[in-house]
Amino acid sequence: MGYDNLTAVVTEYTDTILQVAQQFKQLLQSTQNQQKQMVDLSIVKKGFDNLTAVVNANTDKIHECKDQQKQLPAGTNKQEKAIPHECADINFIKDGVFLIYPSGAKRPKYAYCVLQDNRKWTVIQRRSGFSLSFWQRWHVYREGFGDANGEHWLGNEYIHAISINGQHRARFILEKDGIKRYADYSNFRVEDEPSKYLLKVFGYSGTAGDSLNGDNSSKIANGQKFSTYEQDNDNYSGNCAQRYRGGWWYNSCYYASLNNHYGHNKIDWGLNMGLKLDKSMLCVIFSCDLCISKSKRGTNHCKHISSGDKKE
Ligand SMILES: [Ca+2]
Repeated sequence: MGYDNLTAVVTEYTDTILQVAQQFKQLLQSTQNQQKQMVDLSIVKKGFDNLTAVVNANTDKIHECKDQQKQLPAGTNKQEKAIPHECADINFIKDGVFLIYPSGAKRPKYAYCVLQDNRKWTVIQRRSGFSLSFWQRWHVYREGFGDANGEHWLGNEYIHAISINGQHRARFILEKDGIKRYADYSNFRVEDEPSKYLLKVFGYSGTAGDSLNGDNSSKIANGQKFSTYEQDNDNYSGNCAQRYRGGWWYNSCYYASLNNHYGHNKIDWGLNMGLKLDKSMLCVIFSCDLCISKSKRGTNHCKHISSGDKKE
């Protein structure tokens, strides 16, 4: 073999070695990439495992919460804003009896709810037929008596609780000889029991006369404490509640008294030329007027009455 031939062989082998080396380098690169990808996959898998653990843990919590929710008494697994404090908070399309939960009251209460003039009213008193005696003791007036479907007094504690939760409007519907009259008060509020359920009422409008106020300061109910026959909080030397057999915000004694005993002095709403009611339906109702609660309760039906609204 000559030198030239030997050089040719070496060159050939050298090229081959270089080619093999290049191939090995590429293979090594490929292997490293695959290894890197495997590492990356392991990171992804680790992350996925963590995520799965988090999801599982939260799923357990969700099931736990659902189980706890099932154990709650009926009606308590709703949001606070869904609890009706008064009729204004209830979505009803027909007048009737509903359970309300006045703020601060110890127990819920059945109340008769009325739709009128685009408002939702809570009935606090109703007298028709006069089969129910309103000659009751203090604690009976406090808790309420009668049937919400018929004659009843909602209860001073509930009237108080409702009336202080935002500004309330009162409507007294009076009827005599088939003719209805009404007295509206834009502000109606009853203080708490330690204040003897003191009445604050003003802003009159209507057709029956402002008989809870008036010119004779010794007879107006506004500003008076509630009295029953065994709790005389009136300004009379005697006992108005005993005399007229009812519980009321007697002064000395009254222009208007809607709880008088039927058959004795009946019902009086006095300023409107001696309007005396001796029969049929009497409702004292009030509704949320300017709601100040954070839950936006009753905002849809707390707008002011327009001048064109027709009274029943
Ligand atoms: Ca007295």
